[in-house]
Amino acid sequence: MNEPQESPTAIGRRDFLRGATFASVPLAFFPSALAGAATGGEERPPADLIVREKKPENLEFPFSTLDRFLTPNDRFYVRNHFPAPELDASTWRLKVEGAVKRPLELSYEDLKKLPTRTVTATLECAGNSRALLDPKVGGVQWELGAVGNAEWAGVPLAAVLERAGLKNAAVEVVLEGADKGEVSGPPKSPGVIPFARSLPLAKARRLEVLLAHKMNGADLPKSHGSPLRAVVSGWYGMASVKWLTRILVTERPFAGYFQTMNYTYWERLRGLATLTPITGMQVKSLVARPAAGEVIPAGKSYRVHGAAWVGESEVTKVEVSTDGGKTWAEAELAGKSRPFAWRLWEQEWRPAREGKYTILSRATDGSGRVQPLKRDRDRLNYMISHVLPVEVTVR
Ligand SMILES: Nc1nc2c(c(=O)[nH]1)N[C@H]1C(S)=C(S)[C@@H](COP(=O)(O)O)O[C@H]1N2
Ligand SMILES: [Mo]
Repeated sequence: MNEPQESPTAIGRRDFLRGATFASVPLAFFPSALAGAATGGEERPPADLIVREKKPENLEFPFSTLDRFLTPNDRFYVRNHFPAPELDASTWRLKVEGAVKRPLELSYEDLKKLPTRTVTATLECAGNSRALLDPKVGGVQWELGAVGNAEWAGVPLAAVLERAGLKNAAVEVVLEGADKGEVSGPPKSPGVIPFARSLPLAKARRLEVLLAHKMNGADLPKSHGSPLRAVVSGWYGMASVKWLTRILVTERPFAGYFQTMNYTYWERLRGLATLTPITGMQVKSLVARPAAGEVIPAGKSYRVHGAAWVGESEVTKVEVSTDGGKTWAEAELAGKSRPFAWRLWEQEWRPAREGKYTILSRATDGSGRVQPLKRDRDRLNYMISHVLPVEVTVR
């Protein structure tokens, strides 16, 4: 069986230290104020997106500032493996080929003429919250904010597949982006490769899988994949390929770099570990406020709040503990449950006594799965969905 990778308290302590630093540094200090030029013009990130990497640009949403259901485009986290490609919507084409009866080449105008669907979906990077793991693991050191929720509009992938007509031998649909590079590894990529990821037909045909050209009502921003990206609602972010230029239907499972050499985990088949590409988002909740290290006044009402999400189910319950997990109370869920979108939650807290407190939140989904308290090592450096304690001081 799996050994827990760390105790909640161990993370809590590290979290407290880091939280204390970031709470005391003015926002203008963050180097993110200097970024943005790289994306050219209109998409300069606001000064408060946290820069995790400058080249390629990897930007995190400061999760403690969560204050609404839809994440504005300029506050949505950015996860790039390679430099963002320069694409011009007027000359850009989407190729659909492989095991199809009618290979297609669609222009941006062609796509916009096809029936449009809107889905509000949460994207979370499979590596979100990695910085809180102890022992440390490799990859971009995201804290809480490699996650966002947006209203995506575009053409269902199913509609395009139907136009092309799948051959009987079709097995998977590979989504390929225009961005390319050589991954230095380890392991190294086979030379220069594009970012690409596949979907089995069963998922590719579902109506929640969009080829999106709009994000929150605006044209898709460059850093989020313009002119066209996939939005694979319910799955971790890596499946939602940006800057789409090719859809390749294959006759056997695709074993590309981003679903073999990384973005995989050990699935157990009766105990036997088998390396499996990451797909659906695990049930998870995060506390936005209080942030780690926050100092809270005693005897006053405080609004503990955050968000909770899951992939192909819905969040049915969020519980909060303000005593390190000894007791739990059900939080209030905001709005209505919508498939694929996160649910904001809140809970009033009136700490009477001064001292140190550990705040936890845990979500439950529609099939009764509860957010785990312990880290599962089989997940390698991905799917960090266990309960993350937040240590605060009441004074
Ligand atoms: N072409 C391309 N698509 C991509 C990526 C990429 O590097 N290149 N990153 C993926 C990953 S790992 C995530 S988490 C999401 C992030 O989407 P966002 O940058 O719009 O937030 O895009 C996915 N799609
Ligand atoms: Mo990601």
